Order: sequence, then C-alpha cells, then structure tokens
Amino acid sequence: MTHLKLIKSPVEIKLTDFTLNGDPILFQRRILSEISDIFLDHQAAGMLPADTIVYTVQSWLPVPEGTTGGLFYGTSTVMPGKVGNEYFMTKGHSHAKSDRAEFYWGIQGQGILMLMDRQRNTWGEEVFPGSLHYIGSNIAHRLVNISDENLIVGACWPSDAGHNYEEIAKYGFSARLIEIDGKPILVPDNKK
Ligand code: S6P
Ligand code: ZN
Repeated sequence: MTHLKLIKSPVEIKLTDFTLNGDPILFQRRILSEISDIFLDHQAAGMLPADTIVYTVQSWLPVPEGTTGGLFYGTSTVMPGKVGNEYFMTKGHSHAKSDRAEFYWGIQGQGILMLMDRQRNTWGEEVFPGSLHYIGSNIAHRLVNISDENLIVGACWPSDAGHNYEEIAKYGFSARLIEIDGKPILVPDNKK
C-alpha cells in the first residue's frame, strides 16, 4: 500500500556513466559475429575478433511487452569502430505495430540516427549530447557511431510497439553510412 507514502522509483540513471541501476533491467549485448550480416564488407568483418561488442542496450520494461498504454525506457551504447569503412551501428528496425512512434536523445558521443520511411527514403539526423529526435510512425531507425568514443543514446517507446527486424534484415536501409575522406556520407545501397 503506497497511499500517502513518499517512495523512490525502482530504477535510477547513474549520471557518471549513464547506466541504469535497479530492478528489473534487461541487458542485451550484440557481438560482431551475431550481426556481421548487417555490414557491407563481410571480409573486413571476418578480420575483426568475433566477440567484438558492437552495441549494448539496457532497458526498463515496467509493464509486460505488448501492454497498450505503457512506456519502455532504454539506453543504447554503440561502441566506436568500423567494419571496413562502415561505422559500427545497430541492426535497425521498424516497430511491429508500425504506427508506434519513439523519442531518442543524445547523451554522449557523436552519431547519426538513420531514418527510413515506407517509400525507402533514407536520411540521417545528427546525434550529440542534448540532441532530441522524434521518430514518427512507420519510420525504420538505426543508430550509427561516427566518433571515437561510446555513443550513448536514451530512448522511450510504447510498450506495445514491438520490433520488426525482418524487413531490414532482408532489404536493409536504402543507404549506408560510410566514411569517405574522413567524413560520414550516406551512400545509396538499394536491395529492393
Ligand atoms: C527500441 C529502441 C532501441 C533499440 C536499440 C537497439 O524500440 O529503438 O532501444 O532497440 O537501440 O537497436 P536494435 O535495432 O538492435 O533494436
Ligand atoms: Zn525502436
């Protein structure tokens, strides 16, 4: 019974390293060997240690997955690195309930939030500490680290959004973020 009680939330963000502390926290780690298919240069991927951590996600799911009207919070950390000339990045997804939106905000590092609409138009928003990103419904999204430090990004999304990874796994985004002459450039890459 919490009536008239002053209580603490079960989860905190540790402001020194932005990790989530509390219970329950879901922790996911994506290593290169699991996700090497997302990168263009498979030979370059094969030359890096298979257990290289590409990104981690800590999430607080205060209600069961699929609950209508709830929210989830997550902190994604994309490590610095490249496969050939392509920066380390997340798998990328759209939401299984495709009309569900999401907020991202930059916490540390420099990156690009790649966005793609249903017509397969792809663009990128610059991510930096304090940047705020509204990912509208029907927009696939992927985080890319273009800096030499960890890219840390906060996210908040509806608990019934779900993830659709299949389409991106099959067709990819219609562009890849490649380093050319030291700069990140979106280069067309349409498999559809
Ligand atoms: C969830 C939200 C993020 C991503 C995370 C990892 O809707 O967009 O928490 O799950 O950045 O990316 P991905 O594409 O592997 O789920
Ligand atoms: Zn999402």
